[in-house]
Amino acid sequence: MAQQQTFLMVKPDAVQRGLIGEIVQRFERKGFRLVAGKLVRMTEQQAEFHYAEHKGKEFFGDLVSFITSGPVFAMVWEGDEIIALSRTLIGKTNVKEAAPGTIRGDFALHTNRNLIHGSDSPESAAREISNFFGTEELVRYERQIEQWL
Ligand code: RTP
Ligand code: MG
Repeated sequence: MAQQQTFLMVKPDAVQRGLIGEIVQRFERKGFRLVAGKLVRMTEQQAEFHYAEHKGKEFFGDLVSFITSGPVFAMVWEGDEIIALSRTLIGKTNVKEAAPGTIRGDFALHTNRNLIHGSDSPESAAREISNFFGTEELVRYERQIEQWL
């Protein structure tokens, strides 16, 4: 399997609801490795870069307002096939389709307040990571449990 990095971000609604720990715990228990994390208030420019693929869509303005409305907890995680697997743990974008057991399925009521972001491809992950972290902030180490995964 291929080791990958992804960018995961606890959105302002989840920070306000006290869900940082719950969300981080799900990725830790799955067996992924946290390599960087920080609480930040995104600038408008940073938000527009993060959601560049949605520029021009009718929900873009609301999305940028929402994501800059309070602090987010930005993280880089590493693991085998983490880009696809983390999106499975996150659940579908549309909360009506998000299965129980997923983060959105368990905690989100509205699609525009869906608690967490996860990169959708290696290219998006690289762009999104560079929007928040310098390479010197990514910590390299191994977890002893990895031989059991
Ligand atoms: P995200 O990027 O935030 O992790 O979410 P995602 O990949 O599951 O969904 P994406 O298609 O990238 O959309 C980004 C965010 O925009 C809002 N959205 N609203 N009204 C709509 O049809 C609509 N579609 C998307 C959602 O809040 C979604 O998380
Ligand atoms: Mg997306």
